[in-house]
Amino acid sequence: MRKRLLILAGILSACCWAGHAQSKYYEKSVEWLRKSEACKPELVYKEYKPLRVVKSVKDANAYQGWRMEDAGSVDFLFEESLKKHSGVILDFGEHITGHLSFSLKIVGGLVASDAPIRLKFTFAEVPGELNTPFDPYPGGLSRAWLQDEVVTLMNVPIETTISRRVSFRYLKIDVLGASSFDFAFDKMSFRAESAVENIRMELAESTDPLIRKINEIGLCTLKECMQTVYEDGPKRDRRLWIGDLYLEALANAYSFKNHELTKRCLYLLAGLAGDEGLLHATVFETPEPHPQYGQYCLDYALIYNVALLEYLKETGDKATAEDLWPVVVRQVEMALRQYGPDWVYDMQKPPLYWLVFDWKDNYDRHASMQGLAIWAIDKSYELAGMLGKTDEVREWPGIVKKMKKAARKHFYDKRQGVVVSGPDKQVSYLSQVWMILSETLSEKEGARALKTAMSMPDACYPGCPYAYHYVVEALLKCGLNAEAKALLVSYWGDMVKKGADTFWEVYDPKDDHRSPYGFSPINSYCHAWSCTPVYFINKYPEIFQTGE
Ligand code: RAM
Repeated sequence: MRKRLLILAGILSACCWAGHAQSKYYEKSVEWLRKSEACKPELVYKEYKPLRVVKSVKDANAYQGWRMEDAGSVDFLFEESLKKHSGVILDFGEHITGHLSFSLKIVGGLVASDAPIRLKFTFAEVPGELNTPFDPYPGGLSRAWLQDEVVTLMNVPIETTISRRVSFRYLKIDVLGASSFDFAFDKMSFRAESAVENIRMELAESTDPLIRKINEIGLCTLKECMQTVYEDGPKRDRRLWIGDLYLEALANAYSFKNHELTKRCLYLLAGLAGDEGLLHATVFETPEPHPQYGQYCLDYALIYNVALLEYLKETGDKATAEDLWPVVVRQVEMALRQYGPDWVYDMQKPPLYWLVFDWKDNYDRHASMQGLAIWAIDKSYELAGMLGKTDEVREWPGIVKKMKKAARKHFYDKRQGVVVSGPDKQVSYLSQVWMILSETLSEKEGARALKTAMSMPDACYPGCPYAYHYVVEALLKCGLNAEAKALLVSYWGDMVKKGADTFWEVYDPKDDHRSPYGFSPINSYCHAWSCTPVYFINKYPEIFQTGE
């Protein structure tokens, strides 16, 4: 009943705002937004209490130079004056997302408060976040993403909830203002929320313990990001991005199997496409669904097609795939506009789309984009096949062929056996990866290219787990199974060894403080696109769950 009421409320609100943000290009965009609303999940809630007090210890060997050390039970916070314990750090034991509630009571002789009190709550996903001063703030994104909340309470006793949804494991509490009376916590609890409940996944007995741990942490990462959409990160940016959706949906298909959430996101993105039908790379749910206007990433737009194909394969839901088919066709048309007669992607042609691919400075995206477009058009054609629509797009296979030929001519250095990109003929992992995934290189050529690139000390290596996902995918595609497993173990396993509770948005084994935003505390440490070991480990048990 409650679910039905919620759906009804959603549909009503969808009707109220219909006419604002929906795509003018697609006739059915309002209906798509309604369908998206109808799939909105009801969140599941779970109560948490702080488990222990911890203290920050500076340690050059720890991730970002800080680790937490057990400092005993939390009981004293419910008995002794908080004024004596300003700066205390509580450990909730795992990464959680939701709302903190607490009540305060007076302790000691006085019976009533005579002044307001002011407390600061700093929520942190990783220890380093609590030990790096936030101000003066040097970062590139809004300072407000950092999770320090100052609360002024006029009276004690009081019971309150911090209205901001936060995402964290550690909580530091500072007393910023107090008068002569003493107060302590009476109760404290955290109401965590997610679209899914934690599950235990059975892995083969022969699975390496580190791979088990990677799977567990990947699962927790995904669970935390599965809210009323697939969020990219529950701390930051808390919104739906196409690239993140694709990888989350892959991992979800091998774990929670909440396909309604995938469907919701596919419809939401479609309904909020731009005026020419190109998908916005990212959209928001509140105060009403709307896109980040003008934020187009051509690689992400094409990835949407592949996400829809995978959704159809997983669910057999042809009705949704047929409904959204015009979006698929349009993404391909929009991408093809960026090609000249030589069938090489034109990096100089306006509107100069942002191509995401990775968070990595100086990485040349040209070869990668050529490869990704081939891959996506090929997969879109596979989707056409499944929907009986190949006649509508009969020119696509020919185009793919020409693009592959051009790719080999333009980017493949046969002598060295690697793909090169840009004016300086840069060799990057990702240039090889996308020519492998698109089958522009044969399996043999691909294996050689990737092995060569990965052994070159100066090759441009990836900067974040999103890019590493595709490296693992490419290694598997060219039969380098042992290398794929070794990479998963070394890259994600390294994060585990450095204490990750959830996988990070950005991770460079050579630099713990790397941040695309100029300040590592603003990075997201529970990031959707980092959860894909769940997909690999469970899709390929013969590779990832064996003892060798
Ligand atoms: C950042 C996030 C997000 C990603 C975009 C491109 O905001 O890392 O996950 O998809 O960039």
